[in-house]
Parts: sequence; C-alpha cells; structure tokens
Amino acid sequence: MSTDAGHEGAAVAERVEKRWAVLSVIAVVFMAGLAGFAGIHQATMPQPRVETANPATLHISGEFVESNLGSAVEPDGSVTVRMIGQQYSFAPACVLVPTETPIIIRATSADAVHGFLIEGTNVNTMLVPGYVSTVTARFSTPGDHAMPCHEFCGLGHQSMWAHVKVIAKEEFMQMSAQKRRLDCVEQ
Ligand SMILES: [Cu+2]
Repeated sequence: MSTDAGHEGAAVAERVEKRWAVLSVIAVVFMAGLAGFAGIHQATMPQPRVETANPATLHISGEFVESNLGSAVEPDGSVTVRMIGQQYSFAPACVLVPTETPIIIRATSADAVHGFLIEGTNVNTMLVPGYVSTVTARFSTPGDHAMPCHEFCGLGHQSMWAHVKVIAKEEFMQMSAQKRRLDCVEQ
C-alpha cells in the first residue's frame, strides 16, 4: 500500500467515524425528546401528575360512585370512561366506546393492585388503590377487545376479566342522547 492510499484510507475512516458519532448523538437527542414528549402527554408511567381517590369511600361519594361509572360524552366530543377494579371484577364489566373518538379512561382500585390491559391496543397500566390511572385510546374499527386483569390480585385473579366493545360512532352518540352513562353489560 502506498502512503497516499494509506492517508486516503485514514481520511475515509475518520469521515465515517464522525458521521456515525453525529448520527448517534442525533438518535440519543431524538429519543430523549420523545421520552419528554410522551411523559408530558401522560402516555407513559410515571405520570407527571398524581390524582388520588380514597378507596374506602369510592362507592359513597366522588367521581367513582356507581351512577357515574361507564362512558360519557364530554362537551368537546371526546368520551370519558370511568371504571373501578375490585377483587375480582371490573365495573362496568363491559365498556362501550365509539369508533374514531378520543377516549379517556379514568380508573382506580377499590382494594388491591390490579392490572389494566386492553388487548389489541397499547393500553396497559395498573390500578393502584388510592390513585386514579388515566389512559387514552382511540379505536378505528368496531369490535370486541378482551380486558384481563394482568396483575395477580388474589385467589380469584384468573377470573377477573372485562370487555371493551367498540361500536360505530353514530350509534354510540344516539345511545348517549338517551342515557347519561353507557356500558354494554345489558347488551
Ligand atoms: Cu385483579
């Protein structure tokens, strides 16, 4: 190898090394930015804000009384779903939501730590007694999604299941005009 070729090889290697260094810095900055963005938008745990709910009085007063559970249309057109997890069921046991609508799920536990997962989506969190878990979702097509408790919560854990039923937006809005809180337990 001539000295010229040697210098040229070194120059190429240096250029490639520099390019790679710059790329890796960009990748790290991009991922840090994504983590910050997701955190600010409450999409990741831990949530940047903490909301509490006393598990001993959930059924007596406040946001999670029985008459307030289920799906409700908000003035901005989004739908808020309120739920409780308890040994060994979810209330409501079947959640009714519309397609193509921002869904905000607010849930808490009345007793132990429960898991909260909607199959086929990236909704996956925990219900911790004393705290309100908030997750967002959007469903593009009608269908049924299983919603198992995926955190061992006692001897009846394996039978702790709920369902999410997604129906066409028009149908949902018609139903919500008749009833303030919707679920599909009776359907
Ligand atoms: Cu459970």
